Amino acid sequence: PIARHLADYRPYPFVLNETRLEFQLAPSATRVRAELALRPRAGLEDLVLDGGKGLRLISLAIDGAAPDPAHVSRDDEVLTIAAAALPDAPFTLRTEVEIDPSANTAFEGLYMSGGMFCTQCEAEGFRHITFYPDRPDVMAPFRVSIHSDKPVLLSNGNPVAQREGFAEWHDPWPKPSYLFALVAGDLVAISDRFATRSGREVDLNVWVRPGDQDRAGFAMESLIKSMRWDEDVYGREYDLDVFNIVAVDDFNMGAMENKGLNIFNSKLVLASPETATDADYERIEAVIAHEYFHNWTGNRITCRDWFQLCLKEGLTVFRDQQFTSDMRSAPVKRIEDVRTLRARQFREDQGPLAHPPRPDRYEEINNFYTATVYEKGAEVIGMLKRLVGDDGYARALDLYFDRHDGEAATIEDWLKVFEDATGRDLAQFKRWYTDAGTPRLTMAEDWDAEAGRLRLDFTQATAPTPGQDDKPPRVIPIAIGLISPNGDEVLPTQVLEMTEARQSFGFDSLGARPVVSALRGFSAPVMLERLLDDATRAFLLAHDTDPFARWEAGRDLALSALVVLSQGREAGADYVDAIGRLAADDGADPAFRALCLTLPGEEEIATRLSEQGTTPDPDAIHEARDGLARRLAEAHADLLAGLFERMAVAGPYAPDAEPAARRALRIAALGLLNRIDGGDRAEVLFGTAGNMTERMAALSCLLRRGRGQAALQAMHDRFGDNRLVMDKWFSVQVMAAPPAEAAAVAHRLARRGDFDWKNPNRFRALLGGLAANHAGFHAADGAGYDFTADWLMKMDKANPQIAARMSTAFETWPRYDATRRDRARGALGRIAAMAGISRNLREMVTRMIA
Ligand code: HT7
Ligand code: ZN
Repeated sequence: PIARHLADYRPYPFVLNETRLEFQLAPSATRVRAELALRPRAGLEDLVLDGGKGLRLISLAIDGAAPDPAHVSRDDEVLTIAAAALPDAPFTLRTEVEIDPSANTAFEGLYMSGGMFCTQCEAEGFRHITFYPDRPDVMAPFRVSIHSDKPVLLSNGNPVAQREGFAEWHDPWPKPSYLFALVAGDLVAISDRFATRSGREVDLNVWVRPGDQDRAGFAMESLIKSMRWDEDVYGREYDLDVFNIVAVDDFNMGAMENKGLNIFNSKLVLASPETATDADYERIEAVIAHEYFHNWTGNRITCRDWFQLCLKEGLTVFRDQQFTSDMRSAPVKRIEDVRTLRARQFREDQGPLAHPPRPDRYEEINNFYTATVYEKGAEVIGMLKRLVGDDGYARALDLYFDRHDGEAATIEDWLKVFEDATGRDLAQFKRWYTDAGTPRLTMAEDWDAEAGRLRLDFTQATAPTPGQDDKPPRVIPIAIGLISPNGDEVLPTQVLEMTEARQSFGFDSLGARPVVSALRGFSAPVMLERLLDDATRAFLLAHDTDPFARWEAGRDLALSALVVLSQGREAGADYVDAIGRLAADDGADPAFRALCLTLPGEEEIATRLSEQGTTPDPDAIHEARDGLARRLAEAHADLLAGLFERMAVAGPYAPDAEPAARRALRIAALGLLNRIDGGDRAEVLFGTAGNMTERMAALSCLLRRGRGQAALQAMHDRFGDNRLVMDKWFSVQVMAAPPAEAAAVAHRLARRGDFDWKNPNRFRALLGGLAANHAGFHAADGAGYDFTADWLMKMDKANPQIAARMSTAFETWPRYDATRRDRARGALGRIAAMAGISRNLREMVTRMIA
């Protein structure tokens, strides 16, 4: 295996002044002519162009003449033209290749989806289209012409010419090849216009398949809100005359920020109350924003190399999180983000796949589009902002855009603008980018009653991660507040800056011993450990002024009870009481109450146990969680039933935060009541719901009561021809299956004719659904592991990216008992031994079993 190393970076030896492409589209034999205006950067070297096996070279010319064949060589990955065949001056390279989009099941490069031609070039897909320096630091303006009988022909930039069978596009902004895009298909648009604040009129289009137009309106609204927000908050305007979004059904990830032509997984564009849930709407709004924000953070300023991926992704996630906070409830958004971070990134950081936000080695870059690069990358920026303050952050960002516009930048460049704008030395802070692992932060209190003085003693330590044994201390911003025993806040939020392995902070002039509210707003991505009794947790849940810390107190109460319960002992009384009081507090935001009423998931309980050094037992965890949920329901049956009734939203569906919050609380109440009403409420709701949010919640409840068959059939009858709804239909069945049956349910569903496994959404629905059924995936007989391994091997032959991503279902295997470990290792071993395994999947499984 050939690894790439950050330390090996060197600039490309040629400057690319312009790229011209001409496409003659045909499903199985597309011709691509490329004309590259190149010049040697310094001394003349061999010209090495990326280009895979799928490119059939038709012709090659330098300044109009074919080079001596002895000077041209090719292997599976590159085409090399010897320096001897090149002029030591500007020259034009012309190539023509033939490719087969119809055979492209990996969905990288140019491929077909539902009869439409479309592209995906990040990270290294462009090399499957033509020979090219396919690296992000080689940037050029593009001129693209397309010949095709498809009615809609799109590429990046502004349209130059359009007539039947032909279109030409020009993108004046120099860009790397990964931002190239082309779409040709039978599409219809919903259109609008946006006037930027400096007066540029921009045509906006959301392109979908005919018949889907009535589900594209929310995406357009979200786009307009994003454009306005980026002007208002970051002072960033759009820079072309058109902005196109296209929805495609076959797509490896969520969406792609190609310059002026964003391509989206249709599940992140299409929404109607009948087909999409509140969560889908919120996600669509966030991802539309995310891809739009990339226009500045990613496109105008891109990455020097793929090791710098978090430069664009961490920042753009941070920006989309800010956007959602502004559009919806900021506290609820923060809690949701922390939940995701812990569920995905902490999990990654504690297992064999741990890596820093800026890795320094990879074999397959597609394996590094991870929660660490994205979500932890965003957390690191949140910490920077907390440390330098809002003004410092704004000055640094202005400087970043001024200094690096049009460039391919690095994490060093990013930190330097903060240093220059604020005068801070960020040498130690940089460890957040270079070091993997989640620091464990302990806090102990020392109270001197006579002096009225409280001392907080902190320690930090990070466990070794693969390839990194030594973990020097990091800068940790710790936001704390103090609350007096009567519930008043005696010290509003203050940020303590921890820089040492052990450090203490004192607070004087305190009348009575306060309760410490620590790590408010989750001010740093660390695991906080402190000795706290349940009564103090309940006190914080009732009185903390920081919504995150309040929620966290409830979560800690729940987790401490669940840990004990899963070990067969009694616990949870304080939790049941405290949650009852919170649920009855009509002054609290319904969305916040919904979050507090939702018990931590089984995976989260397993993580807590293993953090405490205990081997998690998935079956015991399942039982414990079920039992506690039932106790909550029994203890507060009337209150929950009242909430279920009162939170019903009258009138037509709107995806806005306020009605969505009411529905969330209603569904949280239903989920608990479902344990004691035999599923009766769910059945009524399924039959009457006027929206997908409540319909799906009801279906999931019915399946958990073992009475979902009629509802499944009804849903299939009604939505059988809607791929996105059917994805939900597949996944809910596996997620809600009793653990002992989950693999069998997955098997049964996989045999269905409509299990179109090559479609990434459908594959994810089934395999991801099984992985989300914690006790089902980790069934002691290994059926979950075997089912998953079999399908990963099958998928790897068609689409290595998807197989590799889904293999992360296994990433926690080392923490389980010996029987499960043997079975998981056996399944991974089988994958590793597969003949012809892709680089993607091989790298993942070798890291997991190393
Ligand atoms: N920048 C994009 C990341 C990406 C991707 C998207 C779709 C298909 C394959 C992909 N590989 C990498 C999406 C984003 O983060 O905005
Ligand atoms: Zn992104």
